[in-house]
Amino acid sequence: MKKTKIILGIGALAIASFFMVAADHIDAPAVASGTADITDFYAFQAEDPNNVVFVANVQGLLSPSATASAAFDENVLIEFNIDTTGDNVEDLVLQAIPRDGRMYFFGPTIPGSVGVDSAIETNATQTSVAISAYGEAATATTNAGMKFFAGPRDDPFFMDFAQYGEIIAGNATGFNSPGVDTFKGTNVMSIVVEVPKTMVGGSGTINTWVEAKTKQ
Ligand SMILES: [Ca+2]
Ligand SMILES: [Ca+2]
Repeated sequence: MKKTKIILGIGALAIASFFMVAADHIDAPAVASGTADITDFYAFQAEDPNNVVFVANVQGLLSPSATASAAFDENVLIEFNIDTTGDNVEDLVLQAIPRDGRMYFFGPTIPGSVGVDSAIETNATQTSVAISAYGEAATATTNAGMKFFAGPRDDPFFMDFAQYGEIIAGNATGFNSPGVDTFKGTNVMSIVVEVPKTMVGGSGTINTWVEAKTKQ
């Protein structure tokens, strides 16, 4: 376990709240070619109503053959941000960074710095989980009441791009039921954390967003 503090700057940024899902599967070339490209961020109540789940997906549109060799980038920190005071400044962070086939998690904890730069919060609660291989059953690790997963997953996002194009072109007035999932058969690299609500705090509504930050 490396304890070195590294300063990271923003590589990509996606913002969402509990009531909004931002999808961003096709980025500008400079980002799309990188392993810091966030496709989606999800936050929802777990099957256990006492818990909340955070999911960050990166590296979208992976074909099955590309997925087999896909890997998390050891120079990219994924940071879940949680604002419990309504000022859109994070009060807690939960960080994930890979090393040697494992994903290391830190937090949730009060961050030493907010905004564009982050340092790995090595004094926070630490957990590591083996990064699941493609085609392997998902394995999760539990620690301190939390549950963790990292590895390739089928992209859960659904979008009918062809019909979307028809609507934009004025050739259709809406989507079909069922539609055609443009992302069917493609995978993402996924990081999932289930956290007790008591560890998140706040008084009912929180703001949450995820950042992918590259090592400087
Ligand atoms: Ca705040
Ligand atoms: Ca942050």
